[in-house]
Amino acid sequence: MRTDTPQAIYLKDYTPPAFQIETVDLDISIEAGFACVTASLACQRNPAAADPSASLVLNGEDLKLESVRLDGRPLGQGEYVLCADQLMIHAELPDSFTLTTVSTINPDGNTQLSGLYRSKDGYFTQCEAEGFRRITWFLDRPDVMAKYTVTIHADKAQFPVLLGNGNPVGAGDEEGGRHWAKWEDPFRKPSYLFAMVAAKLDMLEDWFVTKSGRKVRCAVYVEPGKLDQCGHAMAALKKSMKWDEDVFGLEMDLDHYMIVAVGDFNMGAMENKGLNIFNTKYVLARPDTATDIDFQNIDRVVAHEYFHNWTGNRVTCRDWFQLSLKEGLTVFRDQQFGMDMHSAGVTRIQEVRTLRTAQFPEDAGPMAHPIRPASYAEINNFYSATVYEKGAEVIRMIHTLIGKDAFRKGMDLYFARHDGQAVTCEDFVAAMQDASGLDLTQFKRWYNQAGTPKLLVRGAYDAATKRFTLDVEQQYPATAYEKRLEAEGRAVARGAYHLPLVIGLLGADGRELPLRLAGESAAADTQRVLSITEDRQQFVFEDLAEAPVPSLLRGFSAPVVLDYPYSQADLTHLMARDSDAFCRWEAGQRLATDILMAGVAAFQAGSGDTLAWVPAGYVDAMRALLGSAFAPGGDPALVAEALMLPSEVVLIEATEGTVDPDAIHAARLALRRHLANELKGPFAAAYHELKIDAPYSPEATQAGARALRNACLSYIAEVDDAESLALLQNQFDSANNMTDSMAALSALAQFASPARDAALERFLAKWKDEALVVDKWLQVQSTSRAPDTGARVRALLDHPAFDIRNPNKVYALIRAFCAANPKHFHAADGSGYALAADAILQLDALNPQVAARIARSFDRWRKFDTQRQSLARMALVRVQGHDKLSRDVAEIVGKALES
Ligand code: B3K
Ligand code: ZN
Repeated sequence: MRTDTPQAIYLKDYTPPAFQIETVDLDISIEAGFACVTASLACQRNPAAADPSASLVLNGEDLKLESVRLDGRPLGQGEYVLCADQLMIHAELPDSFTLTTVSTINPDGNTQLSGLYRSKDGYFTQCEAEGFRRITWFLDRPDVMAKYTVTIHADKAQFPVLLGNGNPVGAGDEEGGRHWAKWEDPFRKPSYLFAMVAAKLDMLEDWFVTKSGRKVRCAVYVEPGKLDQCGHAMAALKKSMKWDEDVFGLEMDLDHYMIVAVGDFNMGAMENKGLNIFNTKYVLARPDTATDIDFQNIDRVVAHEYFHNWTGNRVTCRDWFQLSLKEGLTVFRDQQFGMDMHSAGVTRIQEVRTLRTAQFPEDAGPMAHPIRPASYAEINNFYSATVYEKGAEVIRMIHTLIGKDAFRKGMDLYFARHDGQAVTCEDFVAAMQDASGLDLTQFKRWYNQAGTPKLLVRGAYDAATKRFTLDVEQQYPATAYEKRLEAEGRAVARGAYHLPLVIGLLGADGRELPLRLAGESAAADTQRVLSITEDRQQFVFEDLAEAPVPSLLRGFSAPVVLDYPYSQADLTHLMARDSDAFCRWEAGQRLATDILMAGVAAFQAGSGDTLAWVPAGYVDAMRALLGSAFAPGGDPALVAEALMLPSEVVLIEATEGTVDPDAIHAARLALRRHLANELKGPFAAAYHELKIDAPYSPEATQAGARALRNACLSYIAEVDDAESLALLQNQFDSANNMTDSMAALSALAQFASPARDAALERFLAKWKDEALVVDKWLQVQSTSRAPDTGARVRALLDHPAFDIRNPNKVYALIRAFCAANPKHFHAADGSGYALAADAILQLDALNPQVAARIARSFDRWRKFDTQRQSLARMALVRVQGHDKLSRDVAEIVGKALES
């Protein structure tokens, strides 16, 4: 039995590779039941290597080595050493040479979906982070950049489409009904960006002319019969190409840009040079199969992978510790794109919600790490909300601190210095510092320190001097990460962060007041960026004729928890009047959180049902909020966001001390029902008013109206009478798009009733052949609050519509249950934990990356009561005790149990 976390590797141990590989010539032949891979590597000793006489040691995994040749000469047994994951060449090596290996691999048996694998009727690859070593022996690390050619051979009838990175340079037929194609990538790249495909696929083609007149062929490849679901992805690709030229001056550098959709894929998508491979979830969409959110996600993921061409591919990472160099920056870029394409305020609110739901808990739990961790056991566990989402917040803070123009100059300088290189986060920050002239030395703490800082802000108005004083204090206690470093004797000094605090001040009439700091004479703005660098700082604003209500952390200017003692009246004022969309939404969330926490206490004391904890005026504030959507300049999409109470996951995080998931659930549901009953008339009126007669379009205005209409529907459903049921039923029956259909189904699915069962049955009968819609069917059940959910999820594991080998199905049924259904996952009898443990063990034997993601569901087990902690611990110990546990799951479970 394992008792500890697996061996870690450390950033401090980085050394340059002993060899560089100039060119890689691959020949990959897909045969029945196996594939044969011949790789010729033109190698050179690296003058920058620490040891000038080091041996060549190549990585490999699940490869059967058939032969090794050095400059054409076959190597004998004594000239190399082979073990399960390394091939060491002992033969004397000249300074430059060609090493050729022949290996066989088993893509049909590759259930990990890393390397070359089979999905339905085709072969696909996923090489990031360390999948290339599952295709051939290689120096599989991102600082080894080479030019690649690949020749693919396969049966022509079964696999008519053969694709590689770069440009097609030859193709032809072979004996026995087979064919071949050769692809050449003109750009040097790390092995993680290699890709190939051999499959039967349909293709949608279009063209994009770049600003310098280069004609790029854009192609989207999908499973036969799905061409009518590719148009949105293609449009998103062309919009992304244009946006990157307009905003960052970055142009497409290849003649072919291909996107291939595959149904079995661990992540969302992969930015392989010129040959992106995508999860079907982020390509396929038709109004009747995909929701507004799906359409938006496609825009964002297509843009994200496209933007990687510069931030990731042209300039890549020196080592995997630098992952946020490409991911944080590229998420920031796709967020900016999202704000330009959709409503900027709503986009920002959705990002903050994701951060709070996924990243804040990570930062507070056993897997806490800075955006650049100092060590890891399994790199796949660090494709995390911290590296991605907090990484993007860190880039956004640089953008806010130095301003848009200096940021653009910094990007230009970064590319001028590092195009074609594998670099570090320091290199990026240095470019931003040099371009802006702002000293970012202290700012770099964001790369080394974990945890969500808390900003304690206090305001005081002095009528006599007309001054308003803001005191700002930051707190950044050590997390599980720092405690581990300390235990290992590697503690790093922690210190105050450098962060932008964007603020405004509101007068009693809602006017924005001019902000003049003591000592300044210049005309004042109504919004300012305060540069916070100390543990404690004070800002004094002058010439204020009245006590203002401060609007703090506008646009969520830093990834912190803000603590300001707002009164309920202040919050209602900000909610209605703040000019900053995020702060308006935030005031509403904060107000709801305060009320719900009182509700939780009331439920724990047995008096929750009285609703005495709901303050007078709250219903009116929500009524006014709903009404504001219909006033001139109203924004229904934003109102839809603001009507949504903080989720149970957010409330769990907001709880100081022991979490009571039942009381949280009860309080939130009671408040929803109260609002539904009190505002029955306004919700019904808004629902009817927002009916859309125009043909479906996923664009922001129509989607915003639909979002508000469906938010009203979900409240109407809480009334739970014949009238509301009829309304749900009617929407479910008559919807002409998936957004409306899912809104009705998801409302119906909250109640264990014959209406629910009938709707679910009809939905599955209609959509059983659309895999992505079946995923929605699974998820709507796994996230239901209905009392029979735990049992239903267990039963669904054996349903023919579920397939444990397909990551999307696992995410829809199991991960959604564990991560988005706290009431049932944290069931007091431990049944949710047992279900997760069973799934983790079953998955680990098939796909450790996916198993490890489910294992993350236990991150917050220490926040619950002793009974739940014992049950969670038993589930974790059961997983840890398994004798063939993967490194992926062992790292997660080990850290959870250590916490
Ligand atoms: N770079 C890929 C992620 C690869 C995940 C490897 N486990 C997708 C993306 O961030 O664009
Ligand atoms: Zn990415």
